[in-house]
Amino acid sequence: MNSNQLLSASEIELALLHLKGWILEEDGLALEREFQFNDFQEAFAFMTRVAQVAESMDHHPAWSNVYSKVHMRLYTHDLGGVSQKDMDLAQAVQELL
Ligand code: H2B
Repeated sequence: MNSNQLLSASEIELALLHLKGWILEEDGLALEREFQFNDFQEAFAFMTRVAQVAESMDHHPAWSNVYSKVHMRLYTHDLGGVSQKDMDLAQAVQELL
């Protein structure tokens, strides 16, 4: 799969079968997932690990944190939707959990 182009809806649905908890937003333009931790420390430690992976992949999440919850959205702003890079980052995030 070419990482410089958007994935089709069916390619996204197929890839999400292997990515627990991630959903495609209604407009089809981003993946999202909420992560629940025990407290702020755990949530922020997770964010720190994700930040390092994201930087090494040169692909970064849109996210927010409220106490023990982290909400993450993945999309490729350079292309205006979901690409293989988002799937790769979602997979890498999954491996950090
Ligand atoms: N992250 C995300 N999520 N989407 C992008 O299109 C993107 C990125 N582009 N991180 C990268 C950085 C780009 O701006 C740099 C110049 O490589």
